[in-house]
Amino acid sequence: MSIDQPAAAPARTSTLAVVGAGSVGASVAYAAMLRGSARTIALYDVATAKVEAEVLDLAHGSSLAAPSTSPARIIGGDDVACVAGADVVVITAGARQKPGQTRLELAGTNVDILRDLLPRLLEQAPDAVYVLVTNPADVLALAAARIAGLPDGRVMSSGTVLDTSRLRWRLAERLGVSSRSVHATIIGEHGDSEFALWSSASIGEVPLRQWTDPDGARALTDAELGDLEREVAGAAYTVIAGKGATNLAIGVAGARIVEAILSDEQAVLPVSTPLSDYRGISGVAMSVPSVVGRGGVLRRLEVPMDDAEQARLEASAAALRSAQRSLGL
Ligand code: 6V0
Repeated sequence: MSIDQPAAAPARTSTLAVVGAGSVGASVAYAAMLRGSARTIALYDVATAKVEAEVLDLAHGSSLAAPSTSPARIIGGDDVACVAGADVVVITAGARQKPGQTRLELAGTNVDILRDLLPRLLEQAPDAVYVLVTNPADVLALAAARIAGLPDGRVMSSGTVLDTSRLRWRLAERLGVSSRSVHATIIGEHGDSEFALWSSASIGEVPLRQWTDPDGARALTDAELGDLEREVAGAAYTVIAGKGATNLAIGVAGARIVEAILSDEQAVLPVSTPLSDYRGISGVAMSVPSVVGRGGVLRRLEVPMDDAEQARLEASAAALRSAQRSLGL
């Protein structure tokens, strides 16, 4: 599965709009420009000087980016009309996590921003797939799906695509293999109750729990797997404590999702969408392995889970439900 690169560069007849030109929005646009993810990249923000400067800064490098494809056209500003006709809209606008603050604590402010913003974006880009990155991403994906009233799958959040990349990197470092050969996925809430699907994880063809170190001993005990999982769930706090925000990795994760959509790749990615009787869970948006293509999320995969994983999926849904209730969603 999944967050591996597509075999070929996506078709370049496509427009990506990034809403919010803060550190995350600028990083999504930058990663998309370097990777050749979209033919046109539009950046929109209410902060005029900031967005104009980011558009210029990106445009200044565009002729040097993605040598294998023609340079992306970079446009944008403080007029929402700059997103007109976009095929994908990535929303990063909103307040960010402060040191020690949980993603769920951000919720109220960012839901209010979305209520104002989304109808105006939909007027300009009625046919786009909408990808929420602003936190708390799952709660906002559910709110956005309800506000937008678009067909199922057209609104998602980046979910645990970033967290999954963090997990693969750590396992690759620990086991001495390429991160592309690590098949392991984080699902559930993009936040404190997320968890790894260890029962189906593998390194190459070898089930993770059977992977041995060169001395023949099992490489990772259940206790070590638990430590790794906690490290991944807390990774954002670690980065925020050091540099005040996380932006670079989410920039690449955002561009990766955009490519899956624009190239109709049918890639399996752990993005978050509102669930309807997924393993008995309804009424929350959270990440499960999902097939992503031009229409957004085309279907959610029924992955095998052991009893412990099913219980953690339900606990993650309960955490999100309680956040939703406190916001009147
Ligand atoms: P930032 O640098 O403060 O940028 C936010 C931008 O949004 C600012 O430039 C604002 O001017 C702009 N903005 C606010 N309101 C509006 C509006 N109504 N219309 C247009 N623009 C607006 O924050 P940063 O970029 O660091 O973070 C953005 C969001 O991404 C936060 O909610 C983070 O918590 C979230 N992240 C989500 C991640 C994920 O994996 N889903 C990862 C990292 C950060």
